[in-house]
Amino acid sequence: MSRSEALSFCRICMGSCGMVVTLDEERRLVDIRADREDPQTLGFACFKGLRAVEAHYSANRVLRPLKRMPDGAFAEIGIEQALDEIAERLAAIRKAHGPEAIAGYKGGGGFFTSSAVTLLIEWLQALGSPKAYSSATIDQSAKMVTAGRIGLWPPGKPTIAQCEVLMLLGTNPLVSQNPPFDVRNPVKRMKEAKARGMKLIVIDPRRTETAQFADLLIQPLPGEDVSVLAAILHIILANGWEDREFCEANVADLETLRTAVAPFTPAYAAARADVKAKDLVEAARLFAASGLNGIAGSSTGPDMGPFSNLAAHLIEAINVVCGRFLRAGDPVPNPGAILPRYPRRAQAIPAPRWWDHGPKSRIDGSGMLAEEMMTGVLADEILTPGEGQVRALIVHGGNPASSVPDQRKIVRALRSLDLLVCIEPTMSVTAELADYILPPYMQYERPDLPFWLYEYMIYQDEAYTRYTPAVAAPPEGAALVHDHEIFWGLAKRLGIPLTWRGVPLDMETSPSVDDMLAIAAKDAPVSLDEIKRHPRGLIVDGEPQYVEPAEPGWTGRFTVMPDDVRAELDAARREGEQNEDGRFFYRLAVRRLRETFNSVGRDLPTTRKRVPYNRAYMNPDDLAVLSIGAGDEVEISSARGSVVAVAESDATLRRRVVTLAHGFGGLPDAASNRGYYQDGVSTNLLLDDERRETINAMPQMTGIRIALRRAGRVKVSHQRPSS
Ligand SMILES: Nc1nc2c(c(=O)[nH]1)N[C@H]1C(S)=C(S)[C@@H](COP(=O)(O)OP(=O)(O)OC[C@H]3O[C@@H](n4cnc5c(=O)[nH]c(N)nc54)[C@H](O)[C@@H]3O)O[C@H]1N2
Ligand SMILES: Nc1nc2c(c(=O)[nH]1)N[C@H]1C(S)=C(S)[C@@H](COP(=O)(O)OP(=O)(O)OC[C@H]3O[C@@H](n4cnc5c(=O)[nH]c(N)nc54)[C@H](O)[C@@H]3O)O[C@H]1N2
Ligand code: SF4
Ligand SMILES: [Mo]
Repeated sequence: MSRSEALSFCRICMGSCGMVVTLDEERRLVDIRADREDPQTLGFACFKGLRAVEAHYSANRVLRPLKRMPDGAFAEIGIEQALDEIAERLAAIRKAHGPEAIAGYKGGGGFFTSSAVTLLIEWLQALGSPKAYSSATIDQSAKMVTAGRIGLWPPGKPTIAQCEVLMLLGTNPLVSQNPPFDVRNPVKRMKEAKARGMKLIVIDPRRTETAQFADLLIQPLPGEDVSVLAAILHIILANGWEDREFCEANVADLETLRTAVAPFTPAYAAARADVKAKDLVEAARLFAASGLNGIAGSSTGPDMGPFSNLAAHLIEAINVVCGRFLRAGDPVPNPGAILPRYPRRAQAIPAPRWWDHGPKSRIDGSGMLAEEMMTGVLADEILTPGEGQVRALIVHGGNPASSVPDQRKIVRALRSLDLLVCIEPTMSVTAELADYILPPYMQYERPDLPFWLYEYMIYQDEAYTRYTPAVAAPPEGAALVHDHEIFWGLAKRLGIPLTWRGVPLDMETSPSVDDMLAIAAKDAPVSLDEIKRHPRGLIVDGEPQYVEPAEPGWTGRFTVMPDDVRAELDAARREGEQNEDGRFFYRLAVRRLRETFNSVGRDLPTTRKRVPYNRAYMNPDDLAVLSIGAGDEVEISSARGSVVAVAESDATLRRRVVTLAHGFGGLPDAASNRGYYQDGVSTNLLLDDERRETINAMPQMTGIRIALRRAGRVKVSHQRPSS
């Protein structure tokens, strides 16, 4: 049999690992391996990315459009017929209830399809609905809130390769390939950074793979970042370790910050977070007073805890008071490969507070971030009757029935819709509830660019991009559709003109994927055709860019402690002073697994062998105190609900913490749910969407108070172990 090889890259996560795929004579995917010669990702590929062949031929893959019939079963339907019917139903809903009754939710699959990444938003805008939601607001949107409240510095920060010191909170980039670390082969880049002497501070309840490289590891109780961070600021300011010159020129309210963090002494934070006060002092010293330049950054740990916006704000406040930004005259290491370049003046842009303008949620008054509304409110928007009630939802590459906190509530909401359409390649728990499932081309079957939407936030040195053509043919008998063709097809039928990245699309002939990518790259320093000429990618040099000095007379300043942030800080302090509910002694923490990507991949045979269900990881001493053995079933209860999972001993976790990865579990109370040992269980049964942050309505997803007991036996103990 004649086989061929092709170069491409993985589009499951931000790593964009260079791959070599092997194809048979029918262009069927038969093998995949990391591209050792890839100049960016340097031969790295993970377990998830290497499952591509299984994923493309998975029994769980939907290969032809499906429609729910009156008896509840799915039947195949042609794509044109499906789009006709969906457009007709949308038109009727719009006529009867207005455009706001139509909403969309985008998840990871939508984010990683470069030719349609923002098209759901533009499609909804064309319809007249502001109701675009995405996984971003059940993720790290605290960073957007922070930029909106503290202000922006257009030149950006030093990249990882420039950092002499790096403080990471609640992130494990060596497994998650997530910013603020370099996402291109992070293990190798971490080794390089350590070899050149970079100091690493890790603040995480778990001794993670990343923490193995730490010079200082602090393991707080999850949910206590605010105290830890306020104490670090307290120590920096009390010792005069801030960059005074930078603060004088660029910070409006340093004294307000100083007063606000004064009560957060090292001893106070140490008691709340259960860490050593001297370690907090050492972290502050190493970061701020050792003469090293570098940044503090976080990911889901602080961004999903209680007062997550405040925690993210305090992290950025540490960067601001220490002046950890590029300065006038510095070269801009990565001016961007796809997005337009812009002037980089060394001046603070005052807090734009975007959410104050534009449409607001009728439920809680929350506004918009990056042209989206807040997913924490989505279930209520669907369930609450009245003007503006959401009745139709288009899900673009997301799995909200799995990913949104309070699973029972979001599933109830999704079931109550008049119309649920999923652009989705697998029979996910959300797809199970759909009226129509429209299966898109999967990654190696479509042309693409690496994820460029957050290009400005990627901490890598080079303005790098690449193009991949469609290398593999879809499985035999498949009738697939490109994501953008669905939005275009619906817009055409509804008679609304559609734009993409601000460019009006031809509404007579459907654009190709390449047409969409060319528009996405329209402001790049090089054309898509030029990018295509470099199969392993290219560094888009363009004109070298340098940070320009501030405009003469510029008065814009950072606001490190505005009133609303101050109010949150006071509330966080008061909350800690309230008595802890003794019933809920343990805390559930977020954590990602190597083998799965949120809910993606867990149905694949090889993955199931390794991770058949999500285990509850606990410190061995906690297991001993509770008389739970590894392999026993443990009941985990929160104020919201209760789940049972298999306990596993994990000495990398500090005591009083349990991790149970999200993305597992069938639909609650559904006949299709095969139970824990087949599907695992959803962490989101333990979370609620009632405690929401202001501005981004972010639910609390880590540091959840829980009780534990061995399941199926006499109640063991809710008591505190002696520590
Ligand atoms: N309890 C708890 N809940 C969480 C989290 C947590 O830590 N704990 N994490 C949160 C975070 S950070 C996130 S980002 C969200 C994730 O939220 P979602 O994005 O809603 O969930 P995923 O499970 O990633 O779903 C991605 C979907 O995209 C589909 N897909 C895969 N490939 C393609 C493709 O090529 N095209 C299209 N159109 N679709 C594709 C997959 O089959 C899958 O159904 O979950 C959040 N929920
Ligand atoms: N293999 C794999 N990679 C992924 C994903 C996946 O599911 N699997 N998901 C992708 C997505 S959608 C995202 S958003 C990123 C997320 O990327 P990361 O945020 O890096 O995700 P995690 O690896 O879960 O790291 C979170 C860390 O926070 C710690 N933590 C938990 N609670 C707290 C807390 O309250 N405070 C502090 N300081 N730390 C805490 C946990 O112990 C854990 O080490 O990863 C992406 N990459
Ligand atoms: S899923 Fe794995 S192989 Fe794919 S881009 Fe991410 S790290 Fe690379
Ligand atoms: Mo995420």
